[in-house]
Amino acid sequence: MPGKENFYHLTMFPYPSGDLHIGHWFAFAPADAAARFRRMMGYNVLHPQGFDAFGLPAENAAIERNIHPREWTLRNVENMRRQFRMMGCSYDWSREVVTCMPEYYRWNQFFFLKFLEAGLAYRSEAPANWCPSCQTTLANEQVKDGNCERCDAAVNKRQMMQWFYRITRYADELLELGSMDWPDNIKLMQRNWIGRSTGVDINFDVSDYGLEETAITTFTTRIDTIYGVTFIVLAPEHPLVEPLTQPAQRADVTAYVEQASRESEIDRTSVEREKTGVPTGSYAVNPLNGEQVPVLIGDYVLATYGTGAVMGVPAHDQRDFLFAKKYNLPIRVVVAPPNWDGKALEEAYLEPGIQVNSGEFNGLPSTEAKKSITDKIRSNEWGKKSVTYRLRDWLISRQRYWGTPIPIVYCDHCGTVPVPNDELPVLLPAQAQFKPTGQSPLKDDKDFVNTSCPNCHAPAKRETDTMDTFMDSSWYHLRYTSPAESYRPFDPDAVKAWAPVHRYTGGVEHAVMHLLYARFFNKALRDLGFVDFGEPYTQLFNHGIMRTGQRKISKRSNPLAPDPLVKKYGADTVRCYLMFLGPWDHGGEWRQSGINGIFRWLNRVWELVWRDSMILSSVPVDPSSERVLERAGHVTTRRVEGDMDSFKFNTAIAGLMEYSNEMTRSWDKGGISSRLWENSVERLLLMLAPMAPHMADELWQHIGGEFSIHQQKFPSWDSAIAAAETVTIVVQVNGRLRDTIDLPSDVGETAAIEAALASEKVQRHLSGGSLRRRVYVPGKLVNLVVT
Ligand code: ANZ
Ligand code: ZN
Repeated sequence: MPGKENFYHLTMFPYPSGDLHIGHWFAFAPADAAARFRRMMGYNVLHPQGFDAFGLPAENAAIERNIHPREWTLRNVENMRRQFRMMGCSYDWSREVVTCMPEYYRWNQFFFLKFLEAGLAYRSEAPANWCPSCQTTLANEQVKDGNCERCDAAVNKRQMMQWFYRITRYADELLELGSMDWPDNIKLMQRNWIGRSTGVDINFDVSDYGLEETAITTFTTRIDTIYGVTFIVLAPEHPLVEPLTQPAQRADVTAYVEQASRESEIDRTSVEREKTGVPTGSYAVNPLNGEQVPVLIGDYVLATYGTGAVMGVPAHDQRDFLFAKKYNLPIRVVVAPPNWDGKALEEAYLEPGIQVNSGEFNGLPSTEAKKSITDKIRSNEWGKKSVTYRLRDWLISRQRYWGTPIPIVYCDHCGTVPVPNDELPVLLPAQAQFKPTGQSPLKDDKDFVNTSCPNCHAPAKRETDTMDTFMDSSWYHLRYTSPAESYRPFDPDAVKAWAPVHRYTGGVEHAVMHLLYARFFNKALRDLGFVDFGEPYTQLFNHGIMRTGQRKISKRSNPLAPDPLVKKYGADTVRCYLMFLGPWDHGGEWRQSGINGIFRWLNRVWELVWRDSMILSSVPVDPSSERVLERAGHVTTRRVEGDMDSFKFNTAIAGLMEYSNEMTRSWDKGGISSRLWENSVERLLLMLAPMAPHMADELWQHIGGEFSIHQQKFPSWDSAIAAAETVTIVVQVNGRLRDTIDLPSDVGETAAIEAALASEKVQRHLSGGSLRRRVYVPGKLVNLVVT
């Protein structure tokens, strides 16, 4: 609407699992109330909803029930849409986005091709978790203690060609979270996930062995400990393991490598686990002191982090310490703990200290030695400064049916050929075999696989992997701004008008993956010229989790289905109850007694609104009674307005409860005009409207309001009327007037005496004496007795 400021309140769209459970309601009802409130505050609000419709659960359900994933998904979408309507959510359904529809996923393919062009997408061989019994790859989350979650068979790694997005190109920019209005814990989790470490890559010479590689490069964040290196550990997958293994060690090494390939990364790096390894029989030379140290392999070193090789410093790294103890390797202290007497250490010393056993660097504080040693390494070209990230490129290939086909054709003559833009979408075939077979289900669909090369028209084969569904949620917020666009992903003017999203609400479970991917995607789109901003979500707010007892609510563990509750109490009661549970970001526990309380309150409101205000005109108006009620109205409005904007729905509702109580009191006491009563009723309904939209609108009709209450402005408040009434209090010291102070008329004894004692004039007369007695005559006088 022209003349109004736009406000985009996005809430994380649900997976169409079948039913909206009460946990969904806890996420969506308060978000809807916040959006409705914004609308009443005069903003033009975009608050859309859709479905994150691709993914594994649909496939599993399909296999279990022998129903097509599409059918299962769309049926659920329909049901959940009905439930959203029942909840009273103010979504504009004409903007709905369902990610499994070709109108949506063709743009996933479009962006994939743009990324490919820009070098942001690439194909490479990478290890995937492989279950030999289920004949399928597994996500990391599906590997439990090294075994397949489904059949318990030992999972191993299989090298496979996979597609990646180059998210690591944005690692540093993704760390720029400082000024964002996001919860600190989410920022921290993103930082840890990206895991930026600065250190040194340093080379240990192995040129004696006559290999192509003349050195092992290790990455360390503690170059100050270089003189304490007593061994080198290679990851079992390191390319130098094979050439450096001596004949006598070959059998041990082969067996160890084989065993390590069956372990998950999480297990290998677990702190509780015993550190194991085997020697290769080779030695490497430390460039700083010329010492030869043994080269071992150990599975606590990961091939994919740093350089895949570690310089072992048992005195100052606990993993190395345990490793050295186990294999009887020397432990040499090079950074002295305070007051160190030269004795052997009980455990690794990790803190800074003074360099010892470190040649020319002895006596330097270790923090300084770090710099000097790095300089020496650089000038001798033994190594270089280096930055390492935990973040890996985003593996987007899935050997699954229910996802977006990757728009690539493999041709014997032309190699990897992108599907031309005008041939998009590459449709997901409707009738495919989707049971797990060990490879992408689409491989079995001959009509899909066999195609012709877009380039030379020779027979060629399609890529049969589908995309990770996190791709879908990486840009859906842009699609909502112009969901009907059929020749481009979105209308840039619509995006300009609405995005970036002003406020994003949802569960904390998306703290890392989804939010990081969406941020990356947005930055890539910016660099490709699609949007002109770098961050997709300006403000982020995480709601807590709703529990029954101690359990998190989910479909399986919670029988508290919302539909029957709505039948019994009405949607408004359920909405208000969820908002009243506690602070939204804390979550809360479901209590039956609580919902009954809210139900009774809403019924009281109903009854108040239905009272016949004409009855009031039989009693004369008393200005002071009127002032009390009027003031309560303005105070409550001020409070509710502030609370709604900061997601404190619980205290907003508490404020409305107090207000309705005040109305009841004023009615009973009398002395108010029917006009003031009617104004108060109107004010109450307007404030209630975002939270209880059905009832508020119906009562709005009842009092003759203009259609509809949801098109009205939120009531205003006047700070002069809302201000507390004050009384002037006389302060005496030993019965003599010393000061007068203005305090709220309902001030209590403690506060009044405190205020009296704070007065400078009073203090002058107290000094020296000791306070014997304090007298307070409510609303009139404080007398302080000193001797
Ligand atoms: C020698 C050293 C001495 C280390 C010392 C630490 C303390 P962050 O901070 O997490 O980046 N490391 C390097 N590459 C590794 C790999 N592929 N697998 C397992 N560990 C690896 O950790 C950096 C430290 O982790 C590096 O610094 C290295 O051990 C180890 F007193 O080098 B350090
Ligand atoms: Zn070709």
